[in-house]
Amino acid sequence: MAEEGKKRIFSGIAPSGIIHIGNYLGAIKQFTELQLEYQAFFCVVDQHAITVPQEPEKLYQNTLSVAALYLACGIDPSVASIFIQSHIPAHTELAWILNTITPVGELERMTQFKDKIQHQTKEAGVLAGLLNYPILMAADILLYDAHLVPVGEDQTQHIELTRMLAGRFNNRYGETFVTPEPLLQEHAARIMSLLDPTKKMSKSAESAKSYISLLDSPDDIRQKIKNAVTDSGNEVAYDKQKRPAISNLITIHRALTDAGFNTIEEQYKGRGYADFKQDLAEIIIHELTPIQQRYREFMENKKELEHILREGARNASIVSEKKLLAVKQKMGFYI
Ligand code: AQP
Repeated sequence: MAEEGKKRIFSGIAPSGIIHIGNYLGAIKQFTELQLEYQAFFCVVDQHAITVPQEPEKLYQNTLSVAALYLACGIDPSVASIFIQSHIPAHTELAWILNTITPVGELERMTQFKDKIQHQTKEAGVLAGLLNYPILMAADILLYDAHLVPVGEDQTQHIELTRMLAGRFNNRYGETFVTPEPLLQEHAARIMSLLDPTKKMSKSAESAKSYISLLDSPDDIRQKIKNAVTDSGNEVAYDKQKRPAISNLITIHRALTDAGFNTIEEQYKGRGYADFKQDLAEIIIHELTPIQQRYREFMENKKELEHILREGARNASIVSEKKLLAVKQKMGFYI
């Protein structure tokens, strides 16, 4: 059971695919340290995943996989609560309430919305869920009075909206919500696609070659890093503007080894991209092998996984229902 009296953190991952090293380095890696300092809630945000069409069987499998990967990456259910968003109805209930204080224009400005509507099919049109998803994310965070939200850089605009909604609600109805802050990993807040360094690495990308999934085999990892695009020249030197592709690979190396940019550049001086890529693949494999081993153990013991998720949901519902009740009372709902 998460400890009372500590400040809280909340973060979520959508089971829209298998977690990739962007999600891992940008968000999950810091969860394991934070869970010791904060009362932590880590959520599998399945209702976010369905803002783009999902195949039911895949959604089911990916939901369990994300939960098992949280554990395999080191989240400790004896100190942090891991749960599935749709198990806690307070999330959608608060989201509805927050909908009523959010102008549509604020949602239409979100860059992730603008990016994602490019991929929606003409027949389906632009789905309301995709537009409203940042409100559900605000509800996720505000229900837990989270002070900090460890996320990748792509989510900072959504956290800004969350802060605005908290402020607006507090002004209108009296102090109710904690205004949260995003917590970014200094050097890994945005890992880019292996095929196009101008795009962020993404689970739902068309080509699996653009990301390294936490469950990729060693051979796949070697192949994907070997095939990752590089810039002209052959010098392993960090320059995000002029050499975005090799800089992205150096960022991954740095995030996994904690070596400084200068140290990495020195190490590969005169050795070229191929050597660097070979080493990087082995560094990634070394990091992911124990995670994959633990992942398999959790997936083979579904009873334990289900027990952890039920306990997590129990902890989450105690906190979130109390907050929802306070919100409703302040708004004049007949309880
Ligand atoms: N490329 C990235 N670099 C660093 N951090 C990232 N995150 C996502 N992509 C990167 C962070 O991972 C957490 C979980 O993200 P999410 O699953 O909620 O959704 P997302 O940001 O939309 O991630 P994806 O992988 O791009 O999923 P799809 O393709 O489904 O949209 C968040 O903290 C996010 O910032």
